[in-house]
Amino acid sequence: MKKTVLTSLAILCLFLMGLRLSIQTARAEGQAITIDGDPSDWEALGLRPVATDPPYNIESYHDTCADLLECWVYNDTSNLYFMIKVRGGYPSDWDNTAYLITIDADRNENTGNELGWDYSVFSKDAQAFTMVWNEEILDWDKLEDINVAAGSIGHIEFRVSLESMDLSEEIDLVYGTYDDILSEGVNSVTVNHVSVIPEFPSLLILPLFMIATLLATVIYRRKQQT
Ligand SMILES: [Ca+2]
Ligand SMILES: [Ca+2]
Ligand SMILES: [Ca+2]
Repeated sequence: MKKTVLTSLAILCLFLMGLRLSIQTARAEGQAITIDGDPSDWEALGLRPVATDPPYNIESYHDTCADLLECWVYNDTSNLYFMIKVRGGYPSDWDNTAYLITIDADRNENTGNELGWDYSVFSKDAQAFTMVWNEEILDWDKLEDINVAAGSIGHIEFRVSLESMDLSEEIDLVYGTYDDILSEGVNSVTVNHVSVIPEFPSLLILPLFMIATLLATVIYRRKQQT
């Protein structure tokens, strides 16, 4: 009898531990990335830039905010996040500069446009949207408006829904700045082999833990009966 009570208590403890783990994971996910131009959420997740670019490597007649410094990327179960850091006061120079992130979604240069790019993120005037390459008209189609925000020290964050794009587990990216008045690319950085495997959804942890606990109980009881 004593043994059964102890076993039940042990199972209850394990169940509560699973519940706690599930709640903690869900909380952590909820805090992931806020699109506000503040990089502290990226730093809190222990993330680092996937690429950096030297300062002052643009022509002097371009806006300082076209000088790319850092490229960041991160994804959770539902979104792909990008952040770029540019030089100079921001967003005061926003007018002339556009920001582009192009995506080779299958790492295949034979699909998408002539460079193999299948999707792109375009941002200008504090607005942003995604585009998909249309094989039939050989041009970009707008997909949807997305969240974008710029901070005071040159960070610009974007959030793209994973559902809106058909991405392989590894993608290639090009981060670029564009002078919209002179119609010319200013500064760009290529980042290959970016992994976009979705994180394990926290919602599944609790049901899986309950099933495991039930199975353990059944096996234990059967063992006791024999
Ligand atoms: Ca942020
Ligand atoms: Ca640069
Ligand atoms: Ca491609």
